[in-house]
Amino acid sequence: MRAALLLVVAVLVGTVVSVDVWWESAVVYQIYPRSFKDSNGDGIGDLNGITQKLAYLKETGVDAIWLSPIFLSPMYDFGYDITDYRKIAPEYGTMDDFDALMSKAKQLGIRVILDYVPNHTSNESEWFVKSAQKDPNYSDYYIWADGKTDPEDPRKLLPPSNWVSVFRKSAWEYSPVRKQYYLHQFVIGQPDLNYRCDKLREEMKEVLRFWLEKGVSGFRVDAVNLMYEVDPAKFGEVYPDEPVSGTAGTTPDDYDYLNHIYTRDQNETYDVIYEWRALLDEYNDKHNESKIMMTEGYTTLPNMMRYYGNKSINGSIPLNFAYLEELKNTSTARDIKMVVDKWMTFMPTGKIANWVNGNHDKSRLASRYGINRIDAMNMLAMILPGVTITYQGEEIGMTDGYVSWRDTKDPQACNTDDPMNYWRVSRDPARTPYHWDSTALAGFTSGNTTWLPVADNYHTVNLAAQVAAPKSHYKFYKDMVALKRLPAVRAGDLDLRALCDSVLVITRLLPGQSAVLGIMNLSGGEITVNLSSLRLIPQQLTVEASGVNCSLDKGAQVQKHSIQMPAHCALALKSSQICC
Ligand SMILES: *[C@@H]1O[C@H](CO)[C@@H](O)[C@H](O)[C@H]1NC(C)=O
Ligand SMILES: *[C@@H]1O[C@H](CO)[C@@H](O)[C@H](O)[C@H]1NC(C)=O
Ligand SMILES: *[C@@H]1O[C@H](CO)[C@@H](O)[C@H](O)[C@H]1NC(C)=O
Ligand SMILES: *[C@@H]1O[C@H](CO)[C@@H](O)[C@H](O)[C@H]1NC(C)=O
Ligand SMILES: *[C@@H]1O[C@H](CO)[C@@H](O)[C@H](O)[C@H]1NC(C)=O
Ligand SMILES: *[C@@H]1O[C@H](CO)[C@@H](O)[C@H](O)[C@H]1NC(C)=O
Ligand SMILES: *[C@@H]1O[C@H](CO)[C@@H](O)[C@H](O)[C@H]1NC(C)=O
Ligand SMILES: *[C@@H]1O[C@H](CO)[C@@H](O)[C@H](O)[C@H]1NC(C)=O
Ligand SMILES: *[C@@H]1O[C@H](CO)[C@@H](O)[C@H](O)[C@H]1NC(C)=O
Ligand SMILES: *[C@@H]1O[C@H](CO)[C@@H](O)[C@H](O)[C@H]1NC(C)=O
Ligand SMILES: CC(=O)N[C@H]1CO[C@H](CO)[C@@H](O)[C@@H]1O
Ligand SMILES: CC(=O)N[C@H]1CO[C@H](CO)[C@@H](O)[C@@H]1O
Ligand SMILES: [Ca+2]
Ligand SMILES: [Ca+2]
Repeated sequence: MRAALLLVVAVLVGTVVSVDVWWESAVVYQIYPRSFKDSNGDGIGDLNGITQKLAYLKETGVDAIWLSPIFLSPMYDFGYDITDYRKIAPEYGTMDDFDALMSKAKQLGIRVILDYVPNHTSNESEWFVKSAQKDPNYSDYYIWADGKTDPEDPRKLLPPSNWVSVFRKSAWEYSPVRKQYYLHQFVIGQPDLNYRCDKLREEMKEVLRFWLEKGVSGFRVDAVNLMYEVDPAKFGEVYPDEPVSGTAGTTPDDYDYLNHIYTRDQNETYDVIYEWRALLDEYNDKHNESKIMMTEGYTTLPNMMRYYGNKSINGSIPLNFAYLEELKNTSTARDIKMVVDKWMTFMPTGKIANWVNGNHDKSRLASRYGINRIDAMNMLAMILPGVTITYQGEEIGMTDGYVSWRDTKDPQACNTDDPMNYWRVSRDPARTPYHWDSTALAGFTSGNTTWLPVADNYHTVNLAAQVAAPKSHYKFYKDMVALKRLPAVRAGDLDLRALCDSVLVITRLLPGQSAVLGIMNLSGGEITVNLSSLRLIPQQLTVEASGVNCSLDKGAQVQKHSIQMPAHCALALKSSQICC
C-alpha cells in the first residue's frame, strides 16, 4: 500500500520533472522579418521568405527563431504598432503562411518565439477607435486624461502633464473625438494601453493563449518596463509632472530632460510578468515543453533582476543589454570579465543567464566592436552559461549599411529636429536587408527595389561566400553552436580569467566531461598563451572552433602551456581527457 503510494508520487513528480525546459541553454536567432528574405519580389521580407530559409537555420543549428512583430500594423514603427494582435500584416503574408511556417519549423525541430508588444497598440486598432468613442467595453483600455487650461490663456488647452515620448516631444496627444488626451510613450500612432483596467489585462492574456494554441514556444516581450504608469488615484486622479533630470544639453522636448519616476519601472509590472509566466506554464503538459519568456526593459540592474522572480516564483529572462551598453571596441579583457561577472553576481540563484550581442535598435555587432572582434563576441555569447541571442547577420559579421536621409524610414530619425544629424539616432543602418549571396540586391529579393537599401559590402560579406570559404565568421559561429551542445557548456561551472588586458579565458567545467575553453586575444599582436595557472584543465586540448584570425585549424592538438594566438584570434578548445 505504502509502496504503491510512493510509486504514484514518484510518477507524478516524474511527469513534472520531464517537461522539456529546452531554453536553458538555447541559441535564439532574432529575425527582423522585413529584412530577412523577400519571397515575392516586392522588396519587403515576408513569412514565406522565412519559411524558405528555415533549412539554413537548421543547418546553422539554432534552437529557436524569435520573429520581430508580424502582426497587422500601419507600420509607423515597423510592426511595433499593432492594429490587431491576432492578424498577420498582409505585406508579410497570411495566417495560412504563418501556419505553414510553424509546420515547417516543427518538422525541422526549430521553435518559434513571437514578439509580444503589450505597452501599446496602433491608433488604428479597433480597441482604440472604440475607446476614443467611449464605447463602454473599451473606454478604459487606454490612458486618457483631461488637458490643463493654460494659466496665461484660458482658451488654450495644455497636455495633462509634462511627460515626454521616447521619440521626443509631448507624450500626450489630443483626441478631438473623445475631447481628451491619450498617452503615447512611443510615436503618436502608438497609444499606451491601461493595465489598471482588469478587462484589458484579461484581453491581453487571451492574446497569449491565441498564439500558444497555435504552438508557439514562447514570447519576447517588448518595452516591458513602460507598461505601467503611476496610479493617478494616488494623486487626486491626475497624472503628476515628472521632475527635471538636469541632464546637460537637453530641452523639454527631449526624453532625457525628465527623470521618469512615474512612467517607468512601476512595481505593478513585475506581478503581471509573474502572472504571464504562470499562464505559459499552463501549457507545459499540453505541449510537453516549457515556454520561454524574455523581457525587454532598459533599466537598472536591480530592476532587471526582479523580472527573474525568486525561489518561490518564476518570472521572465530579462534581456541582458550589457554587451550593448557597457562594452565597446576598446574594452579590455578585464572590462569584459567585470561585465559578465556583474550579471552572474546579481542574478538570483537557479535562474538562467542570457547574452545579447545586438538587436534591430542598435548598431550592428561588427560596426560597434569592429570586424576584428566579431568572432570573439560571438564566442563569448555562446560559451557562457544560459541563452545566446543572435540578431540576424551577426553570424556572418554584417556591418551597418549606409542609409541616406532620403531613404530613411525609422520614426526615431524622422522625428529629429536636426536632419543633419539624423544618422546619429537612426536605427535603419542595422535593419538593411540580409546578405544571402553576391547576386543583385544580395539575393534578398527577386525584384528590383528593397524597402531599405542593401549595404554595399554585400559582394564580399555574404552567407554564400562564407559557406564556400575554408574559414569564415559563419563557419566559426556554426562550430560554436555545436560546441554549445557539449555537457560542460550546457551545465558546467564557469571560470573566467583575464590573463592580462588583452587575453580573456572562459572555462566551463563539469566533472566527468571534457572541459571546454574559449580564449580570445583582443590585441593587435601575436602571443603565446600559457594556461598552467588553470590547474583543473587537462594538458592536451583539441581545437574545436578557430576564428578567422587564428592560425591553428579545427582538429589541431595543443598543449595547455603553449597556445599560439595571433592578433584578434578567438579560439575554442576541448580537453581530450575528462576533467576534474
Ligand atoms: C517530454 O519531454 C521530455 C524531455 O524531452 C521527455 O523526456 C519526455 O519523455 C516527454 N514526455 C512526453 C509525454 O512526451
Ligand atoms: C459589450 O460587450 C458585451 C459582452 O461582450 C456585449 O454584449 C455588448 O453588446 C457590448 N457593448 C457594446 C456597446 O458594444
Ligand atoms: C494615427 O496617428 C498618425 C500619426 O502618427 C496619424 O497620422 C493618423 O491619422 C492616426 N490615425 C488614426 C486612425 O487616428
Ligand atoms: C516598490 O517596491 C520596492 C521593492 O519591494 C519598494 O522598496 C518600493 O517602496 C516600492 N515603491 C513603491 C512606490 O511602492
Ligand atoms: C518572491 O516574490 C514574490 C512576488 O513578488 C513575493 O511575494 C515573495 O515574498 C518572494 N519570496 C521570497 C522568498 O523572496
Ligand atoms: C521555475 O521554472 C523551472 C524551470 O525553469 C522549474 O524547474 C521550477 O520548478 C519553477 N519554479 C517554480 C517556483 O515554479
Ligand atoms: C572604436 O570605435 C570608434 C568609434 O566608432 C573609432 O573611432 C575607433 O577607431 C575604434 N577603435 C578601434 C580600436 O577599433
Ligand atoms: C522594376 O521592376 C518593375 C516590375 O517588374 C518594372 O516595371 C520596372 O521597370 C523595373 N525598374 C527598373 C529600374 O528596372
Ligand atoms: C607556463 O607557466 C608555468 C607556471 O608559471 C611555467 O612553469 C612553465 O614553464 C610555463 N611554460 C611555458 C612554455 O612558458
Ligand atoms: C582578421 O581577419 C579579418 C577578416 O579576414 C581581416 O580583415 C583582418 O585584417 C584580420 N586582422 C588581422 C590583425 O590579421
Ligand atoms: C529592441 C526592440 O524591440 N525595441 C523596440 C522597443 O519598443 C519600441 C516601441 O514598441 C520599438 O520602437 C523598438 O524597436
Ligand atoms: C598575455 C600577453 O602576452 N599579452 C600580449 C598581447 O599582445 C599585446 C600586443 O602584442 C602585448 O602587449 C601583450 O603583452
Ligand atoms: Ca515580400
Ligand atoms: Ca505604458
